[in-house]
Amino acid sequence: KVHAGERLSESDGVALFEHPDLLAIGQLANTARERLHGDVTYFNRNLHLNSTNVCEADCLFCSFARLKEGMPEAYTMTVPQALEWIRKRYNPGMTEIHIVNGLNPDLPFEYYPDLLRSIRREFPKLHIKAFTAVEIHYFAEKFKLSYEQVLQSLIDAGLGSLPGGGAEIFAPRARKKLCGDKVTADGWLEVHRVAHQMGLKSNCTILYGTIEKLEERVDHLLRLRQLQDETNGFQAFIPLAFHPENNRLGPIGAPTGADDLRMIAVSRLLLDNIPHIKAYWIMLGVKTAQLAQRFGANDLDGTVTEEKIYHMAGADTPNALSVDDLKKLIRAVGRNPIERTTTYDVIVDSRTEELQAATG
Ligand code: V47
Repeated sequence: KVHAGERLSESDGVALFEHPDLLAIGQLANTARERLHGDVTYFNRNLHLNSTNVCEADCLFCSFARLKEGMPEAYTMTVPQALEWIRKRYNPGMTEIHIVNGLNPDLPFEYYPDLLRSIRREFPKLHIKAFTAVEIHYFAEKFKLSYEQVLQSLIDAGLGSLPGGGAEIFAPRARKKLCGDKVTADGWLEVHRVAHQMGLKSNCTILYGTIEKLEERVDHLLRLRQLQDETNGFQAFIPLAFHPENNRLGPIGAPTGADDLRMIAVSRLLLDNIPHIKAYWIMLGVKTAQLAQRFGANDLDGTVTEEKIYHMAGADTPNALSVDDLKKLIRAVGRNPIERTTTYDVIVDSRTEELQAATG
């Protein structure tokens, strides 16, 4: 089916997860990947901001959130503090800021458009990729607004696209146990549907390696594929490996390297309509993210600059990688590193431009 360009079914998905020959699955995924992207691997220059970790939701897998202001390590930046935080880390090559926060019950809605407006004013070159569908749903419910109204206010303030977090696992059995007090699967998908209809692009994710069954991973991927058939608004899919430290699911441990590579490969094979599969190096670890470029992935995410969600959950990856590091990692697996914007426009590197000017 893969060679004939045919769509894979639910039972194909389960078979791919269960098949003992990981390298064969990887090779198939690599075929699909090279058909779409040749030998290109994308990266970007970005900065992650989490301006508050106070969060009403009580997800079992989370190490980042603190339920209430005043608890140890709970924090909330004011808008000027967030700007100062960015100023300290910003450099002019950066093209994206990625903002994800806790569901903070003490902040007024205006905080969010204010934050985006202030960032746009001071850093007009940064594309603002902000707020997961979980947050958009929370704002809509809390402030009695529709998804359209929330998104329109944020777009007016500078929102450029939505990140893919908060999807976790859609299947109700696992979702209820993992994060029963936040938006349902249908709600998550509806926020993205509305965003796509309003012209925003977005990403999507899965959190794997906790209590989900392989069938539930497949169900998750197929629900995303179905929405993508409808809207074509997803740009990238990012499988997120469970990190076990400092949260209540710790005893489960982390997924194995083989599971990480297989998750990437099966995602590439089932999600035939989502252009990019991102191996987020912060989460996979640099070495697995690099190998993933031969197992179906065609993106590594970015420089990131300072990461909290995974580092509070025990990630031992560095906090940032330089552009040179990223390029070296990509070249070492025989891929061609291409810098991109958030929306996958290619950024022509200044040395290439100089060369082109010199050679006419
Ligand atoms: O929604 C939280 C996950 C997500 C843990 O859109 C955990 O480009 C594993 O969505 N172990 C946030 N996962 C990160 C995210 C993301 C990252 C990079 C790029 C993009 C993008 C999106 O992290 C959360 C949740 O699913 N998460 N805690 C944990 N202990």
